[in-house]
Amino acid sequence: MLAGRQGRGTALLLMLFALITKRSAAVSAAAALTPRSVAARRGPPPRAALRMKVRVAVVGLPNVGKSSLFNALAQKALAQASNFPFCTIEPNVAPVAVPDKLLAPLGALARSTRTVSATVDWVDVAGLAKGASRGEGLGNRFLAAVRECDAICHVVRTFEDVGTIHVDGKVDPVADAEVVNLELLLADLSHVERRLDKTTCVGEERSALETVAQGLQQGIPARALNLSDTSAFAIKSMGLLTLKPMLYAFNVDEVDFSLGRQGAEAHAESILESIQFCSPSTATYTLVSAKAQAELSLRSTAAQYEYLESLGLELSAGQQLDDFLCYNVLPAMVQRLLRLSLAYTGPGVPTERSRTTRAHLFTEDTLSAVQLAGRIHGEIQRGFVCAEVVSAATLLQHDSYCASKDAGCIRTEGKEYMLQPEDVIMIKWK
Ligand SMILES: Nc1nc2c(ncn2[C@@H]2O[C@H](COP(=O)(O)OP(=O)(O)OP(=O)(O)O)[C@@H](O)[C@H]2O)c(=O)[nH]1
Ligand SMILES: [Mg+2]
Repeated sequence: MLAGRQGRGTALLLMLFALITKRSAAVSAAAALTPRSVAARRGPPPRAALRMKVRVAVVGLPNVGKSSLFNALAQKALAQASNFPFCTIEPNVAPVAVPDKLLAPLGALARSTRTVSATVDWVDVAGLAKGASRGEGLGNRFLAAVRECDAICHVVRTFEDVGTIHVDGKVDPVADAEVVNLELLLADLSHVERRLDKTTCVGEERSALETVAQGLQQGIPARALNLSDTSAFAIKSMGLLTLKPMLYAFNVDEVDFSLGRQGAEAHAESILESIQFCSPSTATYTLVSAKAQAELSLRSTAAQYEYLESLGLELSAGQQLDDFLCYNVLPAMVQRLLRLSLAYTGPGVPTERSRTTRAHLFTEDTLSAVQLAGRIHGEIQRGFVCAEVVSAATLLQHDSYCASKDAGCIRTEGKEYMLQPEDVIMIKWK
């Protein structure tokens, strides 16, 4: 049952104690709701239109390699990464391109002078310390930045390196991940309880938040509660941290990343197995070696291949360097996690006027042709007449947009047409 208003502070402390002393009978409800049964009950995450800017927060204990990973993703030394906890205070933000194999050929077909990739903003925040919800470390004030993100990338240190300070004095990935998950959970609990105290919280929002509060008090993250689409929508503006899809990035030693990969993956899976409400079959995870990849990302492609060869590592047939390093792997994982699709504008514009072929990010069945027009320009939206649509694969079978039109491959759609993945669209307006 939900604790009463006065009992909530005590309930929170009891919760903290129960979860920090770990397992504690896996918090009564967990017995009935094992990770696998939660996963089985959990349907697909509610589908909702994303803001124009999609954001992913890089979260983890202090000094575990978040800023190094952020720099690796940005392929620039943007954030300070140094060997002391709480090196990052203000969030760092960088756009990272969504991997896209169609943009370059489409740009070439259109003879555009430039191509513009779709990007996702990655946000590197301060380390989350044990007790942050009670004001330890930097407290959890910076979590407001995480609330505005669409997904969380949870960095867990598994690299040893005695020279790199660990806030708790020893590398223990399961304990570390539990600390971070607990702090996120407690931050949500106090956020939800503050909202429930307001008389303006009524109807669907109140009942959804009561369910969430009940779950959180039992140590269950909101994403494991199998909320209906309606409930999730009613509490969307709360930006609940434990409702956001999470992917784990295990920061492993350089040697484990390249040569000892199988062992490192098995280790990562055993860690996931031990984290509450998590399992290798349901959690999204990957291995990174943040420091090495941040350094590598600043070097030329030739130097990157040379480096991998020097480690005796050969990429399997068809595997690109980019598919191996985190700056492509992680964005691709986020794309799958958030079910993001790409559509393109540019190729339909007559060649003599074509300047840009651009990729646009959207969640399937949430973006209509007229909404895309609005993203490009208000005038184009207001003057919308119709849209010419063709799939990228079909278009690329021809030499040009005109040839594809002559072959009858291009159809005309109206304002309400819902964009499909890999559509190439040409909006006509007056
Ligand atoms: N050996 C090793 N060291 C790493 C790795 N990743 C990061 N480091 C080192 O760990 C230290 C902390 O790295 P940061 O990227 O600043 O860590 P952070 O999580 O952003 O730290 P805060 O901002 O203080 O929370 C630096 O000295 C890094 O060089 C790694 O994969 N292997
Ligand atoms: Mg940092």
